Amino acid sequence: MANLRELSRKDELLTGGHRACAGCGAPVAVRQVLKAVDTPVVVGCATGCLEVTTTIYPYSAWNVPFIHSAFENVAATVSGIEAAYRSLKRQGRIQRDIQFVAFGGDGGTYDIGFQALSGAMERGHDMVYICYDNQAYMNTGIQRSSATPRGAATTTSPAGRVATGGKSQYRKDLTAVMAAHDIPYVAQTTISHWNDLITKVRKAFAVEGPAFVNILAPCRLGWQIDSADSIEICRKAVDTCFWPLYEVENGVWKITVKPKEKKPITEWLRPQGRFRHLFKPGNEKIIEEIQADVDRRWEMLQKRCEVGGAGMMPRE
Ligand SMILES: Cc1ncc(C[n+]2csc(CCOP(=O)(O)OP(=O)(O)O)c2C)c(N)n1
Repeated sequence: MANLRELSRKDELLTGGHRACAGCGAPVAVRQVLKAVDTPVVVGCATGCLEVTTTIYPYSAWNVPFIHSAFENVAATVSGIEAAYRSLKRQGRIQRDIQFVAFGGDGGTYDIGFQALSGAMERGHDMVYICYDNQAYMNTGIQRSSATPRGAATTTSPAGRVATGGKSQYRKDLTAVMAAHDIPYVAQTTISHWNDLITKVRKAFAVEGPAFVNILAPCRLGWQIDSADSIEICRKAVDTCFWPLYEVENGVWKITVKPKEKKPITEWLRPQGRFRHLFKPGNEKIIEEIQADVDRRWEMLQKRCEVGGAGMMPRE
């Protein structure tokens, strides 16, 4: 369990002065992640808003060794660094314990960097991969990604006059896909639940081998919310079970925060401008279908947790 006073005394490894929008979830997620690390850490970051806003030449907001990779291969880049470190350690040329972390947005993780991520996890590198999931390709102007939820309006899934429903597909459940890699630690969390986030990231760093943490982190522009509401909207994602907080530790599935009362999905949809069109007459059915999908996934998750992993046996 993290202690706020203790955390606030730790160095800020991502400093202020970067150019992310006020209310952007990505730097909040990164600061929380880096507060959870104790040993020296090397950071890799895929192209995307986080990288672009924190490394405006000739400045850097990162107080740690940092490498920018291409959009598609941060997992490969960091896995290479980790492999080199292991070799140098074996040769006695490095004595210190160093941690490795890769950051990518949902575009760089769910879609274009997916093969690099899957490969790094499968090869068993001792690294943590963090996806800050803002549910679209935000840096290049809000195009839909496979993380974009059904119904969201983006520039490539607009709520236009003909197709009024926004994105027609449901989001990819990448956290479950990563759990299927049978790696030591997989978790899903968000920035409104800092204690949950930090506890999970500590576990992710503590395990030997690969770990993946998916963090819901709003983009106030893409989601069309007020900057001041970023944290609150994440809470709504958890309370409606749109974004359940859970972990898969050595094959055992566990819900870490169970909402006292499951709220209707409209509480998550209504405050966001990207879903505004869903509340127009004629689109009621889309909201009903989104609710049914959330219910189905929540049921499935609870069942997985009951049996400890949908038939998967925990590791010894
Ligand atoms: C191979 C390749 N295709 C496209 C781009 C252009 N590009 C740069 S960032 C970006 C979107 C990044 O989206 P995401 O990973 O979700 O991060 P976000 O900007 O939302 O934080 C795109 C399409 C690129 N740099 N490289």
